[in-house]
Amino acid sequence: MQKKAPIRVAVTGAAGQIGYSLLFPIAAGEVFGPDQPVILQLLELPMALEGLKGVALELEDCAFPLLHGITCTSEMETAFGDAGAVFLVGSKPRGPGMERADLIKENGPIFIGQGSAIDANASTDVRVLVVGNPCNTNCLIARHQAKRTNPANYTAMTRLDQNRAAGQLAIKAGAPVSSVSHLAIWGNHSPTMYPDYENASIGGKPVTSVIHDTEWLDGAFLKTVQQRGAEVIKARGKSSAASAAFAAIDHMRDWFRPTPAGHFVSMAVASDGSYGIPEGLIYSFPCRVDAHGHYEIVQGVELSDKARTKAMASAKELVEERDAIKDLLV
Ligand code: NAX
Repeated sequence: MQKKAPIRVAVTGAAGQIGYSLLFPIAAGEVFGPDQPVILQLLELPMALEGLKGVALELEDCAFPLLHGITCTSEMETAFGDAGAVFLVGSKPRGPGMERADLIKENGPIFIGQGSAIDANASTDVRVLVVGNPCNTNCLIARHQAKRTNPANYTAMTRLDQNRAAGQLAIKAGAPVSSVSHLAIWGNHSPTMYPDYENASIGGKPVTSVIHDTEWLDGAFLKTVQQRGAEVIKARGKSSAASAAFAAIDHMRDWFRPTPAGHFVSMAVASDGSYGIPEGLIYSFPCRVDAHGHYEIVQGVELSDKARTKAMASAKELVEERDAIKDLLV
């Protein structure tokens, strides 16, 4: 059988916490498959290049058979050159006393620069996943630069929220997490996002017929999922890293293979107006990927009045974020 040509995979912020948990599984074949060689193209700020070199040394020491090369650089053109997949992880962290709106404004210019460098240098069918926060709006900004590349291929990550929600439902039901399905995250990767348990199943049965404690579902469950990031920071003294990296792996892997029939995954993608969500917002919907790697927003999911209210509240927050950076979208 003919060997596959390597895929070039760019990762920004590669010397950071998430980078450290993300690069090794990519090199081991856990994202693009056990027969797909990869070349890692790692972007960092100049001051973090020495640390990145240490990570590259460790990658070499793993002797991954699928890893056909590593480039460490602070030049965007080099990092994104011919890339077939891009993980945009690096961004400025939220500083003390900084409001979400300030963070959005601080990070906006980074994603204009990276978006235009991707558009100029990456493969035309590159698939981009934005992890760096505020990831939905950063994705909106990067996507706005897409002229040569396909704007539909710019997505943001809400898979960590989906995984967190699935984990909580499984624990409450005393069931394996693999038995939880059809669990979509709606909205922004922020505390306004909504994990729609009403359409989800455990072992093929509706969640509400397995977990009868509706007070818990509408109370502690939602709160835990929405506030999980803060809970991890409080306990660990650092933000979620390995769980975020594995969610990024899940997102990209599930975009490179067809979704099993009847299932869906949560991806934040440009709204086409489905479910009344304003067009163009990068909004998390239930999505399905076909055999050619194209995703579609799943239609016909019945949202209760309660769910719809929450889904619209998250859209409103995204409209406000978009308004805050509208001068970057000209
Ligand atoms: P770290 O601070 O550990 O690492 C970030 C790295 O990015 C640093 O090494 C820094 O030098 C680099 N960097 C900063 N600006 C850069 C630029 N312009 N070009 C290239 N590299 C740059 O953060 P980490 O814990 O890895 O988190 C990274 C991002 O993920 C943050 O924005 C964080 O908020 C976000 N997260 C997103 C999640 C999601 O579900 N979407 C969850 C986890 C995480 O909070």
